Amino acid sequence: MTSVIIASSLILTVAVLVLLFRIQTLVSVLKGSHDTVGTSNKVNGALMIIVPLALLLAVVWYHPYAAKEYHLPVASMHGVWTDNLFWTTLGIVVAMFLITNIALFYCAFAYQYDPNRKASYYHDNPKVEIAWTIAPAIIMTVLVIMGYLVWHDTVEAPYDKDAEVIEIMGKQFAWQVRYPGKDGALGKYDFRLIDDAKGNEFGINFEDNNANDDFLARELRIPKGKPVRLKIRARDVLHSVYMPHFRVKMDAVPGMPTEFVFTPTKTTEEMRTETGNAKFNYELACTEICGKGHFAMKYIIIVEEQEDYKKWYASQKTFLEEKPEFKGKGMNSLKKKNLANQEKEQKEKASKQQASL
Ligand SMILES: [Cu+2]
Repeated sequence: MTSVIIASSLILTVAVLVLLFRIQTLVSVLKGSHDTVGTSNKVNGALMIIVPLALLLAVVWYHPYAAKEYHLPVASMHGVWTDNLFWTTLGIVVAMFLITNIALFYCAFAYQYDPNRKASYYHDNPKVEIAWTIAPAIIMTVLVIMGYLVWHDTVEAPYDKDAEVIEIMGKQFAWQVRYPGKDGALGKYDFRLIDDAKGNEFGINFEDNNANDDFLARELRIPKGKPVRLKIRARDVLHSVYMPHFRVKMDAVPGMPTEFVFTPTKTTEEMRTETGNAKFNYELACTEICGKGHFAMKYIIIVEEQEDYKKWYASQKTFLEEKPEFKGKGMNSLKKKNLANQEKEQKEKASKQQASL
């Protein structure tokens, strides 16, 4: 309440001062003693230096606090490259911003109205024009090439020959993860085989032998120092795989599988020491507003040393060990079942027709 009173009294004081100033100006105009430039010229000139300087100091003062809050530590190989690219670009942009704005405000101050000074006529200068066209062009070209190189190494990644393949599927409203098992190859899937009631949420086709040792996991476990190829898909609407510490973000699109290759560089334990937070966990969050249960699409990621990861991997039960009733079931058995159902329906129809005759 007091803050409201203080704020409104401040506003009122400013309004009264503005009104008094207006009245004084009007009176001087009526008297014929009004000076069109007056002291406001000098005041505005000084403000051109004071205001930007104050704002600049405020930014410098605030930045370390803001930085702590918003700059997440990085835990992937390409994350370091993209961060470097980001900071380089930001550095250049900030430098340009400072140079141009200092020049702008300084000129407004230095060349304020002076009755003893006359503006000179200056048409153009081709040399200066060429210089300020070429300089930004060179800077832009360097930035674009740097960006392209990072994009190439990250997205068209050539280093993924021995990558760990893991499938991640978004659905309303959870993430699910499938590992290819010992053979390293994920089994085929088909959306028509999805059967939530019986437990085949991925729609895995068990007629494909590669699916025999596939297993599901409760969390996304990945090894440190090895490329991970995330095969991303969505079952219903758009979701988005966002793993901020690894600088990974890729949409999960229904009907259009996407993928991302990245190499984690710090285990969960190492990150706990680095952040000083014993409860730290890497997190995957959906960044697509995918429905009213969107908030539930958080998933824990565990990064381990390669030996620990291998041990965990070997100890997992395959999907078929958990649900042996799915063995050998796939598209062909589904088609047969559908055909049998059709025949049954036709027979029933025919017998009904006969009965009605
Ligand atoms: Cu989602």
